Amino acid sequence: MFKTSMAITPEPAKFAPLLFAGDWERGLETAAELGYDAVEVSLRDPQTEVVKKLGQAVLGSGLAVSAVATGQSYYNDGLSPTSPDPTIRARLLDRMKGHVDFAAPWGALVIIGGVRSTFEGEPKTHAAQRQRAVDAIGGYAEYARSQGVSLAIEPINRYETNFINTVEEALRFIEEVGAENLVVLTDTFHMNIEEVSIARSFERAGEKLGYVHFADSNRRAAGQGHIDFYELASVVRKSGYDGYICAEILPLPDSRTAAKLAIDYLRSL
Ligand SMILES: [Mn+2]
Repeated sequence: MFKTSMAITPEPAKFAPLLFAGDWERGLETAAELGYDAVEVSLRDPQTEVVKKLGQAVLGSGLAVSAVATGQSYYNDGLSPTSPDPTIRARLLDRMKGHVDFAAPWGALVIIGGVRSTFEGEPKTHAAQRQRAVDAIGGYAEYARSQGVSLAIEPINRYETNFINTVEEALRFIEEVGAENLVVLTDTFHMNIEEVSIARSFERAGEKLGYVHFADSNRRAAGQGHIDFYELASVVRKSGYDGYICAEILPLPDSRTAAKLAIDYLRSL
């Protein structure tokens, strides 16, 4: 049996594949009722009251936090590690430290996905943007290590970013940053668009595989599209991965039904 998690957020988000957006109390209740082991929480500003309340409520719920997703800092607030503006990079570093502090009690991961943003402007300026991100994420990793937390680099499909689309690119980036506590997050929705073979890419991640998002080809719950999750489950088992499988999925037809479909299917794997 895989450890299971589902992705929720305490604020209505611009980023869509989250359950119970803005209604985290019901999200926690439902996750516990359906028998999930954990929730993944997508947070905007970790210093806000709502995040403190959420942390307290999770502690009382019997659930764990599997990971903290951080993309809202870019999607909602424009904070990015590639920014040429040192003030923006400093604000993001503060947020990342807050995310790490939130994650630490559960040994949860902090996800570096959408927050990477996307390289903008002339292609000749992209190397400098990338270098700023390497330095910034190296800084997050150093703080995270002091708190016993790892950061998960998530490849995202080309329609959302041009900065790390594949597992191979994530591994190269991790090597470039050179921090021990960087791992790869494989998300099957993105992989279905970008990878030659989803299964071979899970194998390629190897011992750097640190976290898994299962969403189907249409970003609904696993089992609602055409990805072969039975093959992937077998590859993940063989790899020795013992972390969470998280349903980061569209709330379709509604959040509760999506959460139920996802856990029933995960249990069948
Ligand atoms: Mn994902």
